Amino acid sequence: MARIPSNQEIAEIFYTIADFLEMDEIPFKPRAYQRVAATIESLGQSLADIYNEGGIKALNSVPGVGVSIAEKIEELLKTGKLAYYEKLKKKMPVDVEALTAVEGVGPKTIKLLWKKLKVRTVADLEQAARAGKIRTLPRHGARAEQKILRSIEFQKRSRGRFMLGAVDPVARRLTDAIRKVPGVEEVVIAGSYRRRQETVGDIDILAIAKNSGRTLDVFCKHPDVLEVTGRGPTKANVRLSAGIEADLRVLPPASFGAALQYFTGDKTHNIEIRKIAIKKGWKLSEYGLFKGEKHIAGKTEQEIYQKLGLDWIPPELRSAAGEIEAAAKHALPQLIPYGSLKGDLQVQTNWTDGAASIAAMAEAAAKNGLSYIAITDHTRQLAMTGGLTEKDLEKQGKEIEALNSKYKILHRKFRILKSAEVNILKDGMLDIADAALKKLDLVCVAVHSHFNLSESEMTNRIIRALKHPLVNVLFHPTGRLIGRREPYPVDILKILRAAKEYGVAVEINGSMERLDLRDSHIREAVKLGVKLVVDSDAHAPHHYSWLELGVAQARRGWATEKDILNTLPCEAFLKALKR
Ligand code: DGT
Ligand code: CA
Ligand code: CA
Ligand code: ZN
Repeated sequence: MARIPSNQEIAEIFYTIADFLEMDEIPFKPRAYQRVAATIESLGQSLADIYNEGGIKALNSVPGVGVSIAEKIEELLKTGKLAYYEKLKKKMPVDVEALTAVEGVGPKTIKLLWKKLKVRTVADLEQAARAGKIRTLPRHGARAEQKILRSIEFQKRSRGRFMLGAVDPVARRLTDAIRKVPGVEEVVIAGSYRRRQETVGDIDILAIAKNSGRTLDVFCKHPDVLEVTGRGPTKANVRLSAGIEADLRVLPPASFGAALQYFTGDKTHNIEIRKIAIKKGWKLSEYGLFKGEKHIAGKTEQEIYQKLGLDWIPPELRSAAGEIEAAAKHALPQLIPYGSLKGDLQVQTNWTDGAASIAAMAEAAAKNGLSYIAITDHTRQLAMTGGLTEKDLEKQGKEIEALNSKYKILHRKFRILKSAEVNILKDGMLDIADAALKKLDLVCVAVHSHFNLSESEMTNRIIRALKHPLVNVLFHPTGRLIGRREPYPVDILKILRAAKEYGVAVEINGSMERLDLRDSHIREAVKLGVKLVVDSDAHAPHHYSWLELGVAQARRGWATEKDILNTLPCEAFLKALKR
């Protein structure tokens, strides 16, 4: 029998189907497949379980899954294959998934590359680019060719690491399954995952369990596991169908804290901590803190740090970047707590490139515990998203006002703010007239073009936009896409100083592939007293979960609740935003 495909694998197939359909320029359908793939990726439960429990009807009740998709999922779960997908692949036998991951290569380019240059893989693409063949294609120049080569180089360097937000759902499925095993008392993921690093190399799971054999069985037989690569009496290593590896260690309660401390890292932090133990004449290992042969701590992390004269250090800070000195002086910052955001300030809707209506995004926000959102659709210069003009913004404003009055009548304390993600043009001017900007509740600006300016040109361009008296927030200040696109050259310190001077808030974008500002920049911003906001950059209702990635990033940057303006209720937030 064929192996039952995991959520991740099914999602990948649907993403690829969307790409195939896009190549054939079929309208609407690609978007529907992408949406359903994104939903499947973020599901807490495996499709196999959903199907086993409630059959095709249960599949059909997953949001966005219609009858025809439900049938396709059923076929995949039953046979491990999908005839429809096989047919598409046969028509165009190229590695769509890998090729679309190259920045600047979309489905239409793939079709062109295949038809004209017989490109099937990224290796073929690299060869064609090096041979100068890309520039011979219609709509492609030497610039596009360089961009492709740079992206392939960049991918090679970041290979083997996975975005935290992409790992989160599968990590949760695994730990949920382990937690359900009788006799399991504790399950924690350590390593870079616990430190909430922006990318994760592998998933390190630790557990306390009465029956380690049974616990390891559940882990090794989990639907997300592709292959068991190692297994001992208390430990197993597996490769997941998402591509990433995971290991599970079953530990005795007496040394769980020591193991958690050790495997959380990072390495540099651990080395410094171990030095402190050695200075006291003790020894610290993954088994505990020892005075000679005597085990003096190890059950919890807290007692280890405490015995060493340190306050407990939140995992997000563990990187030997001053956190140990601060813990010794009882001077660690009170980091912004998870779940403390009251509003989201970057939300796209189907007015441009978002998947859902304003009302649907508001409903989902309220369900996620938020009490306000700013609608920030793109503006005119971003033509591919159908960017809004002044007229469109006015029309959108009316819809927002109508929804707000409806909430008021229903006594629902929810408010939609009128805003926009206004493009900063090449010269630092904005692509929307002041008269229209004045009617918004807040004005957010971002760079989406001319990434190839010099550092000083780019910096001055952005600062010019920050000087604009109506601007309130700078979005994704460096423009990087994790594993896909380097930040544009920009002097971030100068930008932060200008933001401080002009009273503009700077975004910590929580979207899993942005996380922009990055941790070290946030720390600088906090030191400078720059106003910060955390938002999700949601393009669909389920993207609100990225807010917590943004909070994690803020914590990694030593930010406290008062550093982040959207921890305030709406009225107070708007007041704090004022210049
Ligand atoms: P990753 O998986 O590359 O994203 O990064 P980590 O930090 O999860 O690293 P990983 O999985 O290799 O190991 C987990 C933790 O175990 C690491 O953060 C610190 C600890 N560790 C691993 N190897 C060593 C070592 O040689 N010395 C010390 N002191 N700690 C280590
Ligand atoms: Ca790891
Ligand atoms: Ca590991
Ligand atoms: Zn943007």
